Amino acid sequence: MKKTVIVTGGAGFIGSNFIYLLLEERPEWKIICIDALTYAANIHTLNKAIENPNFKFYKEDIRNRDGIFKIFEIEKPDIVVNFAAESHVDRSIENPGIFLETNILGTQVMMDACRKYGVERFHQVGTDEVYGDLPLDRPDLFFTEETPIHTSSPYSTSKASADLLALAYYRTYGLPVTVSRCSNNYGPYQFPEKLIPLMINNAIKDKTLPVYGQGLNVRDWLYVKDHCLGILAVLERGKTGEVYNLGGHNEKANIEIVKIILKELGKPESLISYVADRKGHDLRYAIDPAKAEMELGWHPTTMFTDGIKQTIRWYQNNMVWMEECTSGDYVNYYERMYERRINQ
Ligand code: NAD
Ligand code: TDX
Repeated sequence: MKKTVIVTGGAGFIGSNFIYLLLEERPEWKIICIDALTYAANIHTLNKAIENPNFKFYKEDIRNRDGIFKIFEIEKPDIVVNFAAESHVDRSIENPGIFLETNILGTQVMMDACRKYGVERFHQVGTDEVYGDLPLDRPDLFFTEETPIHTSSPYSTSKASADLLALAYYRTYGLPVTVSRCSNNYGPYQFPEKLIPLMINNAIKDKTLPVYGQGLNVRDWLYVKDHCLGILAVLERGKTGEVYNLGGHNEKANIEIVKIILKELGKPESLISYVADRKGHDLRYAIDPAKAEMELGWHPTTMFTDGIKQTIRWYQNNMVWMEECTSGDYVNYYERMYERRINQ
């Protein structure tokens, strides 16, 4: 059936991958992207989407109530998927305010618009970071949907607040809400402030690879397309008022990831530089995706060994895209964030 879907944050990493998935898998749907085009966006990411007559782009901030309500009035969406967020933990440690504004108050504006104009679904894209971290010496422990919220960073706290607000809008106002919580994503179009694209970019340019602490922190990596397929499964088969964990059963220590990238690019391990640790650094994330697997029939399909190779090739073939991201303010960001770590 034909649907109109608003995707916020669609000029960023996961939102853009989700738009491309919908244009391919649901070609009869109309896709409306709303994005404020912050530093994390690259409008060229959407070059191919813009050629599609079923795609429309609005440059708008989800905190701007009047602007968002106007878009709802024009487009009359059936479904809203909220990816828009400040998403980088290190930046949240530096400047928490914008995280609270966009991630919490922006989500409120989107849900108020959904209430006013009526939608069949509001989906909040959440993160496993809301569960805090797990100890490194207890590989038997995983995050389930019942794990208590226990956040560490201003980023994860803002995301947990948004999840709780979304569930409150379900309970209080009957807004048809679903929430998914995903582990670390990797793949094309990820801004090179995050571990994998940052390390690929630096290795290609023979720059040092800054590993926080001893590189022993563990993340559970999921190929971005699998995350997007999981969200589509929640939209089509999930129950309102429910939370679904999406993850890959693919845990790796950061140092393993860095060594895989160096090996794949044929670069020496001498490029690795151990730098000052992240404040409050979460030790281990690990998702139990049993609920999504059983209730939605969702399973990750891309093996890490294939996904990481495809991802490295993608960045090698898209260095113009990378240059667009890393010119301008990125240079200041990098110096501010990494000089301080190295000089500590
Ligand atoms: P990203 O930083 O790459 O993209 C975020 C996008 O949101 C950007 O295009 C940006 O311009 C836009 N945006 C930011 N503030 C906005 C505002 N006020 N109004 C409108 N647009 C705004 O982030 P991502 O990695 O694609 O993450 C997308 C979502 O998925 C986020 O909600 C994040 O918390 C969640 N998530 C990410 C991961 C991951 O590994 N990257 C894992 C789990 C969950
Ligand atoms: O330069 C680096 N060196 C380093 O050792 C960077 C950028 C990161 N790291 C470490 C910190 C983490 O242990 O790598 C790990 C991954 O770091 P990030 O890519 O910043 O991701 P993380 O903090 O795990 O959060 C990510 O996953 C959950 C996303 O950024 C979030 O948006 C998502 O919610």
